[in-house]
Amino acid sequence: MKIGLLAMSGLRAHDPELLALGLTLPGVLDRGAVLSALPSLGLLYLAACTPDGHELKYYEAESDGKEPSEVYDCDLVAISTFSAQVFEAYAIADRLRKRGVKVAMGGLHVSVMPEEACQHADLVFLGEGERLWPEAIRALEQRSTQQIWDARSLPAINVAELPVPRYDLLSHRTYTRYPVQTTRGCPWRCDFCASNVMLNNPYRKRPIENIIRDIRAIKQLERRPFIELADDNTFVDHAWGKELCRQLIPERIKWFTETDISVASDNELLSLMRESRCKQVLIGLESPNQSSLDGIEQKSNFKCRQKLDYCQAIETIQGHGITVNGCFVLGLDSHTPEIFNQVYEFAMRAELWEVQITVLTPFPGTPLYDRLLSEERILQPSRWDLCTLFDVNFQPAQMSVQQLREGMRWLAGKLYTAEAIQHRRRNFLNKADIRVGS
Ligand code: B12
Repeated sequence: MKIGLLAMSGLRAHDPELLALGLTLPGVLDRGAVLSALPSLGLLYLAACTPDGHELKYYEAESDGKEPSEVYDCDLVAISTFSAQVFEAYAIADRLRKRGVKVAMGGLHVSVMPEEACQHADLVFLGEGERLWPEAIRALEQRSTQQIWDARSLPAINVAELPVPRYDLLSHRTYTRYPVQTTRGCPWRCDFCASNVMLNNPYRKRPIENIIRDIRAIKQLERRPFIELADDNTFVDHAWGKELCRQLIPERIKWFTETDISVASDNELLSLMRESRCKQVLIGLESPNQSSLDGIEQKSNFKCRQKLDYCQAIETIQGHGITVNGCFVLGLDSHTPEIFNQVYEFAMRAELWEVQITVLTPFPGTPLYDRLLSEERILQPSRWDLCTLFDVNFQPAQMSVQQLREGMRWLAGKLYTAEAIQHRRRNFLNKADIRVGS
C-alpha cells in the first residue's frame, strides 16, 4: 500500500482581535514561527512501526486546513489529531474517503472522542499508536473492516523497545527544529492538562543510549540540529536527567524542553543542562501567586506545594544561561480581573525571556471539562475548534467572559512589544556577554 502520514501543522486561534495583535507583535511571531514548523513525532513513530513492504510519505496540512493534492494518490492516509484542528481533519478525511482513499485517525482528540471520529474514518485508534498500528495494517491487507483499535486497556508501550522514528521521511524539506521524546507521560495530574488522556500510563524514561541513537539519526539530515524534546516533563528524575545531559554534551546539539520548576533547586543539573547546550526551558508557572494553584494538580497538589519563590527560581535558571519560557493560564477560578496586571508585573520583575499566556481551556477528556460541563459553565460544548488555548469557551468564576477576552488582549499588547521584550532580556544578554568574555 501507499501510506500517507498527514500532520495538521501550524497554530490555531479564532479571536480575530488577538490574531490581529499576534500578527504584529514580535514576541508572538518568534515563537509562532518555531511552533508551526515542528514535524509530528507521533506519525514518525507510526511510520517506524509500519510492517515492511509499504511505501510511506510524510505530508503536512497547514493552518488553512488544506491537504496537499498528493495525499489523494495514497491507499491509506493516517491523520494525527489535536482538538483545535479536528474539524479540519474530519473535513479532509471526508474528502479523502469520497475519492476512495482509506483514512486512519489517532491522537489525543480521537482517543477521547472515538464515536465522533468513527463518522469520518475507516480506522480509529485510541491511545498509543505503536501498540496496534502494525496489526491493523496487516488486518487491512487481509480486507479487515475493524474500525476501532483501542490500546488503552493494553499494557503501556515499553519505551525501551521504541524504534528510531522515521526522521528520514522528512528529508524533502528542512525544519528549524526536530522532535525527540525522552520520556512519556507526567507523574502529575493537572486538571486542565489535555495530555492526561494518555496519562493512565505510567511515567516512563527511555534508555539514554536510545535517545542518543535517535539524535544521531536526525544528524543524518542536519549536522547541528536544534532538538525540541517533545516531553511533558523531562526532569522529574534529576539523577537520570543529569546522566542524559552528560551524554548530550558530546553530541553538540542545541535543545529545548518542557519541565517543572524543581530544576531551579538543583545547580548541578542546571550546569549540566547548560553544558549540553540547553537553550530554553518551558515551565508551566500557571499563576504568579502560588495560592491560586491550590487544587490544580490533583494527585499531591504539587504545584501549590512548591516552596520555591518563582522569581528567584527564574533568576537561578536564567543565571545559568538558560532562558525561561514562563507559561500562565488565565481564568483560573481564583483569578479576578487583577490577574492581568499581576502577570504583567511578575513577568517584567522576573525578567522572563519569554512569556506564554493562554486562557484556561476545557479540553475534552479532562477533569476540567467534566467539572465545567456539570457546572454549566462551558459556553459552547463540543466546539473543539475553540480548544486553541487562546479562545475563551467557558464562564470564568470571578470575571465576565468579556473581561477575560479583553484582559488577554491587553496583556498580549503589553508583554509582546519590542520595548517590553528588550526590558526583560537586557540583563540576560549583558550576562551572556560576560559569560562569553570570561
Ligand atoms: C510537540 C507539541 C506540539 C507541536 C506539534 C508538532 C506536530 N506537527 O505534531 C506544536 C508545537 C506544533 C504544537 C502545536 C499545538 N499544540 Co501542542 N503539544 C506538543 C506536545 C508537547 C508533544 C506532542 C508529541 O510530540 N508527543 C509525542 C508523540 C509520540 O505522541 P502523540 O503525538 O500523542 O502520538 C501518539 C498517539 O497519540 C498516537 N497517535 C497520534 N496520532 C496518531 C494517528 C494514528 C493514525 C494512529 C494510529 C495513532 C496516532 O500514536 C502516537 C505514538 O504513540 C504535546 C503534549 C503531549 N504530551 O502530547 C502538546 C499538545 C499536544 N499540544 C496541544 C495544543 C493545544 C496545541 C495547539 C492547539 C496550540 C495552538 N493554539 O495552536 C497547537 C495545535 C497544533 C495543530 N496544528 O493543531 C495540547 C493538545 C490537546 C488536545 N486535546 O488537542 C497538548 C496535549 C498540550 C497540553 N497538555 O495541553 N504542539
